[in-house]
Amino acid sequence: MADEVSFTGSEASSDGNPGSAASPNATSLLQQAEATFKALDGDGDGFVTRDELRASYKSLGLDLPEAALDQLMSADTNGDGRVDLEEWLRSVEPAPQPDGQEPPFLD
Ligand SMILES: [Ca+2]
Ligand SMILES: [Ca+2]
Repeated sequence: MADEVSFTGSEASSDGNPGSAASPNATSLLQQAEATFKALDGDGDGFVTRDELRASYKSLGLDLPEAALDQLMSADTNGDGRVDLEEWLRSVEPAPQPDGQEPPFLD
């Protein structure tokens, strides 16, 4: 006889809060970004340099223009010339919406 226990209900019960801003895609987006970072970090030292970016994209058949490299390297917020994982994740994270930008109510 099967003696399985059937669980009723889910471990993550919805709190039914319509104001919750948590997106179910946020985690997977970050995981994706982390995987991308590791793919770009050719020598695996935990930093992505401009040369690594260029080489990685080149290996994909993409010849990134300098402007695109500039944009990617703009994630380097502490200015050490290389992007660490923290900087990378921050750069791909959707910017939080500033307050005071609420749409006007239309009566
Ligand atoms: Ca590296
Ligand atoms: Ca940096």
